[in-house]
Amino acid sequence: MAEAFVGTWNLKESEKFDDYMKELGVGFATRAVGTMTKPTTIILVEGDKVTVKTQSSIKNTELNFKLGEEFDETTADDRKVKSIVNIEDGKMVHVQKWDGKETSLVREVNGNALTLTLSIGNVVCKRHYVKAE
Ligand code: DKA
Repeated sequence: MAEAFVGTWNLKESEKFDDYMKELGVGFATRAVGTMTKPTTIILVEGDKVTVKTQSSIKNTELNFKLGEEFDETTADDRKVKSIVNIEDGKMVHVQKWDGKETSLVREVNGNALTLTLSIGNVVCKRHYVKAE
């Protein structure tokens, strides 16, 4: 259930985020800031409606969507993508498609820890978030 993802989550550790951003086509300057930034993600759920707010020094973004329904998204690195989010095996699976490319953002909660796995092609990045008190 999506309720498991509700909360305020702070980034603690990140692996291969620069590789992931390179594969997305993010430029050097944005990547340099991106690797330094520790975002806070706030997730709210009301029935099948989900809000994901991400606050960072690069950009604040807010997504409002219904599970299983495609929506338009402008990403923090300014890609215009078609997105869809589903709950699969207890994971929040977000798929973005643009220009014939595809990436997935998979969130998994375990107690007070949220792992975000970002994949594109052969590149896999793990971002470890911890729930705020
Ligand atoms: C996160 O929420 C990362 C989400 C993916 C961001 C894509 C590229 C950002 C470039 C600054 O932890």
